[in-house]
Amino acid sequence: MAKSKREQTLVLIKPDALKNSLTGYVLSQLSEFHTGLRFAGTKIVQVSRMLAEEHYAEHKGKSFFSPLIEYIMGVTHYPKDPSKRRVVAIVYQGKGVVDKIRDLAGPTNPLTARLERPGSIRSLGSIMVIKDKSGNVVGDIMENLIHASATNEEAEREIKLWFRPNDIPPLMRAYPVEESDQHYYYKEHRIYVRYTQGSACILAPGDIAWKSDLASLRAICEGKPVSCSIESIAVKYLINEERHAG
Ligand code: FUP
Repeated sequence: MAKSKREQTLVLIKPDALKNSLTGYVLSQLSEFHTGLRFAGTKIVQVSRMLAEEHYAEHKGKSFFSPLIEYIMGVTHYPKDPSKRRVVAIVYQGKGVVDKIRDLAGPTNPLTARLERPGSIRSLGSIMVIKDKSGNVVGDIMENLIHASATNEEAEREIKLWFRPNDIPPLMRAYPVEESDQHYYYKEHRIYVRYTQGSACILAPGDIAWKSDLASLRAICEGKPVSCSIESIAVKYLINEERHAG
């Protein structure tokens, strides 16, 4: 991970917060006036399955993974109205930002938050049980209103997953960027340097990309191993795109 002088974190205002009209409340809790922290980037995202699965990759295989994906995609709260399925994604910046925002968010579990940290944002969340096909309870899904990166390393991974460099003003970027010197296309888990039918162009010559993404793309094209998935690089360029290159 690149070392950065600017500390940043990713906050997601999740679909349950939007549905319960808590967006303004969350933003005011996190405002510069209250926290000394600043917005570096923000966007409204209709979360694709690819983005959801990359964001929560560490939870793949767990009982709550599938409902968690449906929750962050907005399917749980807006089953019949896809146009309302949104998340507000924000990059916050400032000294100690990761810990400060985790503290304002409160414990992951809303019940724990109510007991131990009344007044924290997640104390307003709820818990739903997950049942299998036979109706047996197999786990809990925590609808906890916001996501906040857990560590600086996670913040870097998550910010680079949700945001392109140009979503953030140049003087506020925390991680190195580089200009792409060629085209890169994505289609069905593969990267191409020339257009192939049905592929989506993710970078063109002159586009500004995260330096680490370009290093990974070059390695992929040379057949070398990379430490991240192809989707984690491509997905940020496909956010809010109508093309289906998955
Ligand atoms: P956090 O870092 O606080 O978001 O917590 P985790 O990474 O442990 O969990 C990621 C998301 O999965 C949280 F929003 C809560 C949710 N979760 C469940 O819904 N059920 C569980 O049993 C565990 C986590």
